[in-house]
Amino acid sequence: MKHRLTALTALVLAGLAAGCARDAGTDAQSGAEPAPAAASKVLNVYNWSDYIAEDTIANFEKETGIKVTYDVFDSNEVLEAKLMSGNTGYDIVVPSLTFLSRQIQAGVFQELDKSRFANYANLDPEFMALLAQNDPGNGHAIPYLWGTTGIGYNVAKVREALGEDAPVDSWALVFEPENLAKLKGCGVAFLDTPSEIIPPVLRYLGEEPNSFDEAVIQKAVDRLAQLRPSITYFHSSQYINDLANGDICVTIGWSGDIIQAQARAEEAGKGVEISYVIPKEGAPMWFDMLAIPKGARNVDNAYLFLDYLMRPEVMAGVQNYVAYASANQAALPMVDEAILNDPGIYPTEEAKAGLFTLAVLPPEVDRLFTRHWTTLKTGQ
Ligand code: SPD
Repeated sequence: MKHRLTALTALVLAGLAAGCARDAGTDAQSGAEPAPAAASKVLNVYNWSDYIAEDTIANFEKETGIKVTYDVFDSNEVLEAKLMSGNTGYDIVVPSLTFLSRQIQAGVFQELDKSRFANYANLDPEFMALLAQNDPGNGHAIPYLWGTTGIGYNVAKVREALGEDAPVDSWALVFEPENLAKLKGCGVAFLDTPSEIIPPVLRYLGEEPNSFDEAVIQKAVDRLAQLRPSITYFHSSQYINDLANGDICVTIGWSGDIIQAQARAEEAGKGVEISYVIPKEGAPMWFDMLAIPKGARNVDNAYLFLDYLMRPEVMAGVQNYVAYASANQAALPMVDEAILNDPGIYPTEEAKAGLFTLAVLPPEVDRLFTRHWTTLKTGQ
């Protein structure tokens, strides 16, 4: 089944985000002029957890005098429930592109006035053109970071449980019930979101990952029911520390989060070695987008913050801290080599060939996913 992001996948697969942009010039640079005084000196931001540098907010506050209230979530479903139920109280939110697309249709975002941005030209125009397939004219959002959904694992513990031939380059590691049963003893985590787990299960089973066909979806559900006894917990952020501390040995998670776990394990110096892999069968890729909800009270400040995030040095600082890729081509020369050369962050040509984007789920499929997920987690 085709959906509208196919061309975007093709673009990223062609190496735009990594190689080409890495060589890009720095013509469109920072508009680092001091921010004009804002009427009300507050800003309410709702972003993913573990998704900003330590000093990003503090530097913005210092420069502008705007006090930022910064709250975090770890699931598109949680953010969407808030957006759909009316005024969120937030001035900036960060849905993933496929969720943003249906939220735009539901009319929850303000149209952006791009003439208010000094740094918009730092964004890769080809990337923007393709994101526009889900946000016409890039009218409602600017890209923040992008990544993949794959497997994070503790190298020694997985080897201990499954031997030298453990299939660490394959979804078989976590989607074959007999493998997962052997990993159960050292701790197994899955992301707590059906929209990120059902598609890769389908891909592993040789089905169309974005199928809306109930019978096809049921195949993934049946496989997940077989795996369920071996899954320690479902959560979409706890796995970072648990993996770093050795409390779990394998997780399905997001690229940069697992690379953060790797860094935390290295810093702890206890000999825990963490790896992230994009399985050879292919994996989801996604894009998180910054948008201003209708009803936002501090719109001027939201514009200042979005423009600040588009500065190359600010975005490079975020990338270097959270280990995700961005669409800011002017930032690339300031991104650490270790990030640019990490195939978990900027996938190899071979890995790119297997990446797929997630479909915008129609409401009935969304409800079906939620129903199956509740049953899977609670047994009811
Ligand atoms: N800790 C930050 C993780 C951000 C993940 N975004 C998820 C996108 C899912 N499609």
